[in-house]
Amino acid sequence: MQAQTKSVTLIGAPLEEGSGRRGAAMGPAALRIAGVDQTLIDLGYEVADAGDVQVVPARDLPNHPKAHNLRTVGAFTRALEASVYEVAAAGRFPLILGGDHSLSMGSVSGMARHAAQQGRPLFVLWLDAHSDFNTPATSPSGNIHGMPVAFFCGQAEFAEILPRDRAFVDPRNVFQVGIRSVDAPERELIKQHGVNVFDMRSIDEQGVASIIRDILSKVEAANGLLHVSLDVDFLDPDIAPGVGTTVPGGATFREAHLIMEMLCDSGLVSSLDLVELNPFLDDRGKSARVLVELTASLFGRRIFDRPTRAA
Ligand code: 5AB
Ligand code: MN
Ligand code: MN
Ligand code: MN
Repeated sequence: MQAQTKSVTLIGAPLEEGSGRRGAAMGPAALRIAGVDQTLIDLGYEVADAGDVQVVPARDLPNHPKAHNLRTVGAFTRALEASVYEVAAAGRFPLILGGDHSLSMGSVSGMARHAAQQGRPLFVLWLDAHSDFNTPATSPSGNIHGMPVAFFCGQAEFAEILPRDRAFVDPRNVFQVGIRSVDAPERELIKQHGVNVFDMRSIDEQGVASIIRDILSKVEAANGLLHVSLDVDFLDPDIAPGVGTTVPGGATFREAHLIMEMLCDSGLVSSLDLVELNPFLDDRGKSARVLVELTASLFGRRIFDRPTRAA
């Protein structure tokens, strides 16, 4: 990654309680087996694996009828917020191995604290079939993996999971790409809060290159940090079947790689979540391998070098 740190810390988050089914807790193991650490080492990075995040039971949190497994998700949120913040504050790149998407409540909140301390805004690139902007009141399922964006934007307080005076992400600094499944009340919330959505139709019409270029120029102009959250279901199920919530018509292999290559060139990416991988549903490790390949592109693997941009 240009201009960002050459030191990466892997943080495993074997969380599946935010999704409606079992299997995503095996995600960190599958990503390690697919060789995420060695791939980064081969690209010249110094890599530390912090292991799986140490979770302290959150007995103070209530059981919530419309936010399933809130105690478990809340405990992971607290642990990840602290661990991602500490890694970033130490000048390293936090790479979170998930785990279902509710883990982003913690990872993004940790990066928001870090960005606030640097006096810089945090931007989020949300690569997903879904907007994940439900709240317990709007969610059709009660599954918290459909709510993390609302949470880190300060729009879904289930309970006192993190301090209420923490740093939130401005919803206008959230850029969602690949969207093709949004619930009706969720759509209203997204519009109301000014989340930037590039759905599959905009990818078809505009192409990913122009979309990503525009997003990166906004991050750069604001001197922001950029957190990338990659949900496996962003990709078309043909190339990545190992996910609980497949939606047809997703991004192609090359669209996804081009995004990663452009992000790498920008030097703006500060942190990454790899989420929703469900090895139990995968086809002989195919999806885990695709995620590791995409990570390699984000960290600088190239087909050929490009001439460097004029300053
Ligand atoms: B994922 C749905 N909108 O809230 C809901 O995979 C699906 O992290 C959420 O993007 C999908 O239950 C969550 C119907
Ligand atoms: Mn998601
Ligand atoms: Mn999704
Ligand atoms: Mn999912």
